[in-house]
Amino acid sequence: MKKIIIIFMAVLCLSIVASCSNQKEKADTLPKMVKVDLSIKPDKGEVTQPITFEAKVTQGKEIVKDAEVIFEIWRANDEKHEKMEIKHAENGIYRLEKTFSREGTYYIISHVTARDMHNMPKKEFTVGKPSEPEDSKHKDSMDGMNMDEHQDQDNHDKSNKGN
Ligand SMILES: [Cu+2]
Repeated sequence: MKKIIIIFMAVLCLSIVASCSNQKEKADTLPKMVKVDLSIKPDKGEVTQPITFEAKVTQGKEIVKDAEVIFEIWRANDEKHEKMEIKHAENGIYRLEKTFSREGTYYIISHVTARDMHNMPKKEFTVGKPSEPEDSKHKDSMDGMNMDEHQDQDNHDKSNKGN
């Protein structure tokens, strides 16, 4: 009887080990996060001098050329947020060059949708003399998806389907 129990325990242990390694395999084959590297040059600009915004989109080691990229730009504490769809330039880079006529502190969010994932880093930049910043509870750059921070999800879903 004892032998049977020992054999039974051994089989049980083996099957637990087997199922654990199965799970690990599954995790390895999950798609990698879409990464967005947002850069602003220069991030301390001057009035009427162009500022270049670049979002580099990658997934693992791959560059992503077919992402849907929307830049949202606004002056701190301004109600109006400008949104622009940005076309792929080269090497997974989505680029916008823009000049500003008003001094102040500004923000940009690059909304990136690719491979069924959404990533929307936010950054601050200034044009001339900084203005009063928005007091923000969150950090400069948020990775991943957070619905609370992102009330426009439905909007950009609707406006961008089918083009
Ligand atoms: Cu977004």
